[in-house]
Amino acid sequence: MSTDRPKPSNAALFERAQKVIPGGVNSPVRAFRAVGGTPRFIARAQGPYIFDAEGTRYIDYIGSWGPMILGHGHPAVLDAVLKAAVDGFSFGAPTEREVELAEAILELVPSMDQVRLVSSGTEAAMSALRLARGATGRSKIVKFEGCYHGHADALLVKAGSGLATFGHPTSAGVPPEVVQHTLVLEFNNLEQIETAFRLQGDSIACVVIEPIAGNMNFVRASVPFIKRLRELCSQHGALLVFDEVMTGFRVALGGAQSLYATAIPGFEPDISVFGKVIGGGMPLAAFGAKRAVMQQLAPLGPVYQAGTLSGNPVATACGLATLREIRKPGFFDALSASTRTLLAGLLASAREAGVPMVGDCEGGMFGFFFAGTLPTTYSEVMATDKERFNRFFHAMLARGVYFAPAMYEAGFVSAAHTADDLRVTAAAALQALR
Ligand code: HOZ
Repeated sequence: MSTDRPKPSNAALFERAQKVIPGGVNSPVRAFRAVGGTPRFIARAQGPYIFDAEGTRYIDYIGSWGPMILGHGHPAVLDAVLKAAVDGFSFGAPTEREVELAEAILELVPSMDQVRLVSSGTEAAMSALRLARGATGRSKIVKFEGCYHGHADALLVKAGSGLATFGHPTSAGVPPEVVQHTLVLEFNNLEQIETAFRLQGDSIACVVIEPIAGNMNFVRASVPFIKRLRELCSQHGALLVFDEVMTGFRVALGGAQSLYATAIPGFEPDISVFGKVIGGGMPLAAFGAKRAVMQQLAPLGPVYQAGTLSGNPVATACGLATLREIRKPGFFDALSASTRTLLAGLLASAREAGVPMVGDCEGGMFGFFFAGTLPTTYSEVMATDKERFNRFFHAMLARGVYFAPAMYEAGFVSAAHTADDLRVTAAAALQALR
């Protein structure tokens, strides 16, 4: 007699979930509202694949929205996590492993002298903002339309991704007084940033940017734009904050800042924010800067920031093991080649099917749009063909390929994706678009 439970369907789980969890999900985009239909409830994952509750296998191009750069269940990472778990889940006290992880991160990101570990990208961005305000003694912050920096109140204005999906560019529950110091400018718009600094340069604490925005699909900040941001911040005593939660250790070993540094000699942001890959799938994020800025933080300075789970021993084990793998020679070359192959395959399929599609990628991160030219701003992203994306998403899902369920999201390739996975994806795209 079999003791196996019958497999619940995704639809039954979704119905059950909606009774006890708002919208049936713990993070809005997962609800498939943008694309319609039933979210897949994931039962397990291995390598480049995820398996839903019904046992269906999908090639996974979400990778938990970025962290799973090695694919799921990488043996070295799994081993590190299991060993750490045996030694204890959480101590609320310092550990050697936190120091080791901080050292590993700093070695790869020379713009920072010190780093503080936290538990989520939201927490890291929120803390970076407080640090920037505390360090400069100023209140105003500049962010860009379509960039998402987590859901801290002051940053939840025209924040792309999840908010765009639901048609509320700015969240309810954020009082106007809380965002009165947040200036929202157009991404890649030099004129607007010049004007903002001319008029308010003395009160701007920081400019925060996703250098390659992954929350309006995949849109790069141009090199002249980043160069000018750097100059303006330096001239006016404001801090430049690079939100590399998505791009950090993902587009290159040194993050997006290392790419801009090759085009802009000497380029460095003042504060950097990381998440996702540094936790390897566990809740872990970080923010860091030069020593003088970081020493404003408690217990050394007046800017308070704390967390019971910060530097958690299991999460740091996972992050360290992940960083060890991605530092191996040739890792990023191979990952970048896979991502380029994937994108080239998608674009070739679209061309063959006579469907306008454009795309871009860097390292293990990519994006594609149903449009004739690559968008450079949020409004251009919004003008791309959403209905076509939604149809494509479902047609690919039906063929076992799992892209993010909204056109505002970047996609992610892992080191576990095989040449065959990429070929199968391109072939599915051709069928889906015909
Ligand atoms: N922050 C993600 C959207 N860009 C969603 C994360 C999730 O649902 O897990």
